Amino acid sequence: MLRSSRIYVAGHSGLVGGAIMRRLQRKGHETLITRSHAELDLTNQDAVNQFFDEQRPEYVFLAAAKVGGILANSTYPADFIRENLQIEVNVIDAAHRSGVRKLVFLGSSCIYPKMSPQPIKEEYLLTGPLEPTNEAYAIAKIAGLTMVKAYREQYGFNGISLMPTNLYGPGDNFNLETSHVLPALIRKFDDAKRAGAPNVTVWGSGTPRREFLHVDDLADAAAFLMDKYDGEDLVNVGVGHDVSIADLAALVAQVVGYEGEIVYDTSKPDGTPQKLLDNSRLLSLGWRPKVPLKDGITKTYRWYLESGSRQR
Ligand code: GFB
Repeated sequence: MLRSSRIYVAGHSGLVGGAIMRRLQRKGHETLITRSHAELDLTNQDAVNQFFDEQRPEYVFLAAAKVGGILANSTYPADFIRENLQIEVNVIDAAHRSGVRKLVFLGSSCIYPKMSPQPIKEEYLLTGPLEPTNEAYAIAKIAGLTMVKAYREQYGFNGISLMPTNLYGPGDNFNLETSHVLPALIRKFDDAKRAGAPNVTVWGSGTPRREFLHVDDLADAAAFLMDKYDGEDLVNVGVGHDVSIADLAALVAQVVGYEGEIVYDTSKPDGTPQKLLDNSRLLSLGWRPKVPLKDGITKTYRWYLESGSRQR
C-alpha cells in the first residue's frame, strides 16, 4: 500500500475496523474510504456493486461482520450465518469485479474444530466437528475464506485470509447480553465495585482457556500482511499463550480494583474447552505482538470509563 493508495476499510466503526483505521492513519495513508451502515448496507448486493464501481478502491480490509459472544451466537444463529454470508459474497465478489488489487479477509479462531489439538495449526481447518454454540458463525467464516481461496484459484484474485484469536480493546461491545467475555468482565467488576456488591457472577465453570489479542496488535498484523504476504494459506493471528477464564476474571478484578468474591454460573455454556492458535506461520514472516494482556486490559478499562460506554 502506498500512502496515496485508495484503501477501503469495511466495518470502520467496529472494534477491528476502528483499529485498522487508527493504524493506517498513523502510517500516513491519505485516502481511506469508509461508509457507515446507514450510507451503505453491505448485505445489499446492488448497493455494494455500485459503491465499488464508483469508488474503485485498490485495497480492501473486510472487517465488517456480525459478531458477538457465546450467548449472542447461540441465540441468533440465523442472523449470524445470513448477515456474514451476505457481506462476504457481496464484498469479495464486488472487489474482484471492480479490479481491487488486494483484499484482506478476517475470519475467527472458532472456524477450527472444537476438539482441535492445541495450539491450533492452520491445517486443522475442516478436520472435525465445530463448537455447537457458534457453528453458524463459523460456517459463514469458513465460506468466506473458501471464497477468497476459490477466487484466487479461478480468477487470480489476490485475497488473503487471517484468523484472529479472541480480540478485545477500545471500541469493544460492553453489552452483557451480546459481548465477549473480556468486556463483559470489565463491566461486571466495575458495576460491582461501584455498587459495593459482595460477589460477581462469571458464566460457565471458569476452566475454559482462551487466548486474547489486543485489537491494535491485530490491526498491525493485518496491515503487515497486506504489505508482505500473498499466499493462499490461512494465517493465524494470536499471541501464542492463553489463560483460563478464572485467571482472566482474577486479572480483570485486579485491574478494576474489585475485591469481592467471584462465583461461577455453570448453567451458562463453557463453549470450546480451549482455543489457542499456533502463530508460528505469522512469526516466521517477521511479525510480533506488542501489547501484554494486563496493559491491554488496563487501557481498555480506561477507554470504557472515558468513552461513555459505561452509560450505554
Ligand atoms: O468471549 P466468549 O463469549 O466467546 O466466552 P467464545 C468465552 C468464555 O468466557 C466462555 C465465559 O467459556 C464463557 O462462558 N464467560 C464467563 C463469559 N463470563 C462471561 C460473560 O459474562 N460473558 C461472556 N460472553 N462470556 C465466541 C464465539 O466464543 O468467541 C464467536 O461465540 C467468536 O463465534 C468469538 O469466535 C471470538 O470464545 O466462547
